[in-house]
Amino acid sequence: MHPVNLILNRLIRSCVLAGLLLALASSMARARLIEKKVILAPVFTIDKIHRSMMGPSAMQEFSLTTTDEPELLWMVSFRAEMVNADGTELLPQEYMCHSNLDIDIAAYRQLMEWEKVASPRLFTLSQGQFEVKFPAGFGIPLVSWQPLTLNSQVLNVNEPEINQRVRHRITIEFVRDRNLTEPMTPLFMSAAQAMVLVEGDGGYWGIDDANPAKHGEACAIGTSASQAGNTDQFGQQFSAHWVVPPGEHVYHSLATNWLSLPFDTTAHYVAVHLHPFDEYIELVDLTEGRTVFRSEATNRSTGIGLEEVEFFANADGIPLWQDHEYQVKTLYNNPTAVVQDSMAVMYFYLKDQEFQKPTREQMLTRLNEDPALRYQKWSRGPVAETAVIGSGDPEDVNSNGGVSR
Ligand SMILES: [Cu+2]
Repeated sequence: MHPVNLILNRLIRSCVLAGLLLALASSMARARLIEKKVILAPVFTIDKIHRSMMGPSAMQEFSLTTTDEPELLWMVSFRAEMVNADGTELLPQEYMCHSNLDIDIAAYRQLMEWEKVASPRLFTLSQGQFEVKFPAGFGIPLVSWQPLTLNSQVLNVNEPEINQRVRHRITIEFVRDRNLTEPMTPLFMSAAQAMVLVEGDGGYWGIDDANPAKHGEACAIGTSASQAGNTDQFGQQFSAHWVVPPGEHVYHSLATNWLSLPFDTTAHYVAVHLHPFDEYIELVDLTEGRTVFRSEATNRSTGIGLEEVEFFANADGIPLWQDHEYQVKTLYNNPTAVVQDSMAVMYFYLKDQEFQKPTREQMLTRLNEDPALRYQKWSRGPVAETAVIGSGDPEDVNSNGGVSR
């Protein structure tokens, strides 16, 4: 090799090495800043079969920190594990129906001065996925005084003879903005769900004069698996929790109005919520005629349940366009002779293009703007971590004492 080339080559290699070391140092520095909040849900006794969404459940309100002054925090991961009653020993994850984390979205919008409308749901963990961990440098911003609501529910579809005390152990990782050396990329959540049409004669959510060439196939006509339903502005009734007859069924749902993208953006994490017997869920860009992301589900080889569902996590992200039409498509394959219940939801963590980091003064001013809101939501400080909404002893909610949804 020519001496100049040799020198250049060495120079390039040492630059690459230096770059790698810098990246490693910054990710280590970031990892050191991560703090944890662990919440134990009430103890539930499982003593019979509980199908998806039908087991005992509880709601708890809490805040991430208890600082005297509000400060900006970034949630970077959310994990749920099933543990024994004293919270020390891991139990099979199949006892978890879901762990949902919600925020008061009206208050959040006001506090962050958002134009966009978004879901109060921050996270849903359920069978097949028990942790959401954003790529390094990405997080959901929130103000430390904001209460979060955890909804935990148990499941038991395989063991009719059982007497097991269980609880959910939730771990939330977050960083304090004041400790950061590099800015975080803000994420917000927008969900798209598969549905069936329960009543009405369209089948496209939020549209009464759909064009199948543009909007894809309509929702299948189906039966709801629970009381809860969704009615759009044209009086069409849908259900996102429906009944799957025996056999193989593909469900399509126009998702554009569910996603309601406030701007062109990128998705940096995609999580999914599926029930057993689902085989895949995907988001289709109808405008471009391609799949944006497809999550394959692996069902258990014995018994009923999901072993694993695929998720997406990437710092580069997948582009999503405000003026495109999107569809959720899912396949249920019910090998049993009886109907099964189903849901199929995709949770997109999107880069927030309108986020403006609030200063300390702005946070205080906004918290003071609406005294009623402030009193109810922020001024009362952290609330009891074992409070259960509904009947039942907070420390021991049995199969019948929980709140069914
Ligand atoms: Cu569900």
